[in-house]
Amino acid sequence: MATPLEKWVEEQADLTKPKKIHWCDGSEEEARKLIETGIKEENIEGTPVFKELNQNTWPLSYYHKSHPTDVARTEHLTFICHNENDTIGPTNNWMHPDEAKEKMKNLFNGCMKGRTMYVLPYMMGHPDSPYAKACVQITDISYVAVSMRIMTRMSKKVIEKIGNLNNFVKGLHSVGDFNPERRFIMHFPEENLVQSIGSGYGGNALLGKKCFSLRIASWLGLKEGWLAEHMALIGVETPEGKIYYIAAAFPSACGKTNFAMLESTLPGYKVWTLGDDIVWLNIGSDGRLWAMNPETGFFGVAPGTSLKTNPNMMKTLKNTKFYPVLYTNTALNLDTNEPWWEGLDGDIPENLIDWQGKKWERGSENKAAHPNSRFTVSIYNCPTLSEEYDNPNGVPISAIILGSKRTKLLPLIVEAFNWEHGVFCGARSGSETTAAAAHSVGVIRRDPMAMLPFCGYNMGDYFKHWIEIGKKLTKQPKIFTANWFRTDENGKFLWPGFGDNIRVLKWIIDRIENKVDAKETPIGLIPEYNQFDLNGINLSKEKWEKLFNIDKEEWKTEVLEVQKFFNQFGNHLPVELTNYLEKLKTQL
Ligand code: OXD
Ligand code: MN
Repeated sequence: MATPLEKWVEEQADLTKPKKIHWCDGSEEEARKLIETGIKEENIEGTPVFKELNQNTWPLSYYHKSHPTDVARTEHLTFICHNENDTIGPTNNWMHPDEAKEKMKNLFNGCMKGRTMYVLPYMMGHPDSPYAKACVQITDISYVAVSMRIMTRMSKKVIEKIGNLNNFVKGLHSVGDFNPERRFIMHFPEENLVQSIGSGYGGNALLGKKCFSLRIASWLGLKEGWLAEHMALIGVETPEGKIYYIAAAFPSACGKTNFAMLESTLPGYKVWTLGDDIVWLNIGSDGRLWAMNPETGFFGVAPGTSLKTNPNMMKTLKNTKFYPVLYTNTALNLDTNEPWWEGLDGDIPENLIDWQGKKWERGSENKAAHPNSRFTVSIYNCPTLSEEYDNPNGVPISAIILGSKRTKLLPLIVEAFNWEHGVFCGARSGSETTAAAAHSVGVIRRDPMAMLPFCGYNMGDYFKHWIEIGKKLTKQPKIFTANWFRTDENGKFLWPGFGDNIRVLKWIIDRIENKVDAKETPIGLIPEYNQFDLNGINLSKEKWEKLFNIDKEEWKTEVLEVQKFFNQFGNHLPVELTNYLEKLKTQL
């Protein structure tokens, strides 16, 4: 008798009508074959799915070009399909599950004709972890099959694990005809199901990532008592050899990946990498918060990545441990057959084609690499990978950092008064959508805990859930807000960032170890100038004051904006947040 998994695959095949079905086993041998297939297979407008890159200088590396309309997540085409509109809240797009299913059925009908259907069995999380989830994704493009091998633990053992159960996470994906008019990413949280059509882009197509491990998982977390978060995960080793584990939320494109691989500029301190994008947080039997990264790879933004900004990532990309490394929508150096992007080390090559395959003229206004061009590479290639990465129990968390990108207003680092206040700080956080020019005010998008595009239910209830989790912890991690991006009156960054962010991490650890005091302000606790390690950098007291200034007028405007944002959630908003906002108002 067919298992529920076999039955489900058969049903999807009946609907999408592929030429053949290939069950993937996740082996390297298979990945090599898939790449070979992709090199011969036409993708769009005569380009193959994969192109081999210079194997001497970029070993195991292959290039993929997307459809020009398909280069980023498409939030307006992303829907959460709960029965009730109220369940998803004001920050998500809603469609009734019946309507969404009907719409998708029509779009999927026959969409794989003449194509191969790949069935990908994979785990999110270590297979031995009680928190891991068994999943299966169907796709019709080798690029997604190979990417999922890098990003997840793909193995035929998952099929055995699923056995006769029907509770596995289901993902149906097809690139369709890449037409944005027929592109939808539908989430059915009640059924552990994602359906995605019309896009081959990471966040839309690698369904284990944002779709399952954040949107659906956040909903599972609400029902089961845990949190799925948009966070990097690191271990910070002190000169005494103690390691503290820290989870840090930053909105997309705020340097989360660089942070995850930070090269310390302080002697004796070292950062160990566990993840750069997603963290699942569970309450351990010891009452502490335990974290794990359910993914096994990095899907990172290429532009700006260099030996200067992220030497460990450059080493990761060139490491030959795990096959293969993918580059998507970067520029290409025609003379050397190497990938290239703005910010990469060395001179700009003479003979470049841009991400759309056109000759790139030096000095052109257009970027050669798409600003959201990406690399996909295994975490096992990372030279700073933590020894605890594969621990099925995860790691115990000592601190949570909630980051924002604000050129004004927000100090470098602020410690929340307590867990609930930390939730308030995360809930009110927002980031500038564009890098603001000198003196101009950036457009602020509220992005609580960096989860705005990824929370699979009403964010008012999400804040409540955070507060509830805090109540269940007998040892709560400290919560901090961080902002590397504050500028002076000339628009110059006040803080050096990158490797010097270790100084902030050191202060956090000093606070955990009760080694330093902090100054109380209306927005939280900030460091004292003389108790913060500035050895080796030139940061005057005057600059420090600007970095930590709390401008009451700016904060008064902020409070009004936050109030407006909070109001949308009506009675879903926990009273604790209203109280903290009122308190802040009075103190200002
Ligand atoms: C990502 C994102 O791709 O956050 O990680 O957009
Ligand atoms: Mn992300």
